[in-house]
Amino acid sequence: MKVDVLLGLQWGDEGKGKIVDVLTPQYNIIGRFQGGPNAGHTLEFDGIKHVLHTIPSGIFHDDVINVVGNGVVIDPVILKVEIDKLIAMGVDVNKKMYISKKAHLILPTHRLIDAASEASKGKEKIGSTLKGIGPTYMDKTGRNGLRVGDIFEANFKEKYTALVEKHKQILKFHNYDYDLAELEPAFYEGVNTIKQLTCIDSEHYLNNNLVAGKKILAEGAQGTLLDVDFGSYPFVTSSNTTTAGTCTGLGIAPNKIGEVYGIFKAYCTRVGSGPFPTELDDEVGEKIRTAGFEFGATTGRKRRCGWIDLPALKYAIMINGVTQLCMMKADVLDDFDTIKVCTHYKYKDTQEVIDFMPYDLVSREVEPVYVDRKAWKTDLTKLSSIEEIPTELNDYIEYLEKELNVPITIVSVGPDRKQTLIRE
Ligand code: 2SA
Ligand code: MG
Repeated sequence: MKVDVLLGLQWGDEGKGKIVDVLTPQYNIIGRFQGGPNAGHTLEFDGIKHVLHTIPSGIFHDDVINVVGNGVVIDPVILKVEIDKLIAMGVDVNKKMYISKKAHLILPTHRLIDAASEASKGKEKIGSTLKGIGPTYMDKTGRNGLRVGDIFEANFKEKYTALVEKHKQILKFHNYDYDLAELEPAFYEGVNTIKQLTCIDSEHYLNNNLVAGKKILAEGAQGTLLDVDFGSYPFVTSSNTTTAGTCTGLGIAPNKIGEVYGIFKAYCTRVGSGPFPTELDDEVGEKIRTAGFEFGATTGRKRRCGWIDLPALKYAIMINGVTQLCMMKADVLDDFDTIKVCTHYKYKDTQEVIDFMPYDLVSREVEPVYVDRKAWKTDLTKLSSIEEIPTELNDYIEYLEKELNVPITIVSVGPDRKQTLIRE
């Protein structure tokens, strides 16, 4: 048995939550391996929209265990809110979710440092969700962090206080005003909630279950182009959002990775700062934003919109070892006569044409080289089988498969679970 992986190939918000929810009936365990409450995974069924931040997207199914892995950073305040909402809906979260004792905790001061750091960057800011992600991963790699397992130790309070003292120095350096006393009660309430959960050595749990023949799906957050190593650094998040992140974030050996589902939108979005070669800062971008309801699921920020970018997708497929592709939100382009596909980039200064994502994307401007494709002008949201796909969309899918050299096995034509077409 191997662990399958599902992750985003663009800048996040590709629709990972929806496809995890659709695939969950085929799995026994769903595991989140990186990121934290910066993520916003949106699922829709029975006419209701649900947004998850920390909890894996398999939580709405019975007989499935959802694991929050060691690679995730957890804000007890946000986790408690998420859990309370689900419990109010009748979801037995405590029975269906396990948390890694090795997952790191986001402290209120991590959030404050995030805000202070962004403010100090001015126009150069990352566009962080300000959930404390960067500072928490800094403490993890700096070997200062607090982990879920620490909550159960007698000296938790002392460890917390010692770390907060360090954070106060950083906040002083930034000259940042705050009222910690106002934030701490909610933190401790969240910590108490986590104490009631099943906190485990998740790497043992997952590997033992693999040996026992159970099926596991790893759920990514954010997207490949936000990976701390391979994204458009420094405009990235602070974790490895790629397949390799599954190995470190869940304790899965590389030779235990099976299928890798790569998810992409039929167009492209980005939220936060940083390069975006195919960005449409005009009425076309606005049309996509409105049709696709492209607003941050965590912060409500407007997402930047643009055309699909093949050099970026090819890069993401290479880094992740993608074996199957899922194309999302084709229905958002229903109203267009033609759509554009970026096949190459051209450096603005030298006019050199390249077909790959370069290192200097952040410092040197490129313009996209496009081909036009005839669009389908059909309401895709009404489709219920693969046979009903209009010719132009079929041609588009086959064109992408040829360019990307990976089969597109899932085509999503609307936000609902049911609006999902499977291509064998
Ligand atoms: P952070 O919060 O410090 O990790 O931000 C660093 C960069 O990563 C981007 N980022 C995201 N991009 C897309 N979607 C994300 N989740 C939310 C959503 C975002 C929201 O689902 O819509 O609601 O705004 C996400 N999380 C982090 C972020 O924009 C920075 O560019
Ligand atoms: Mg999202």
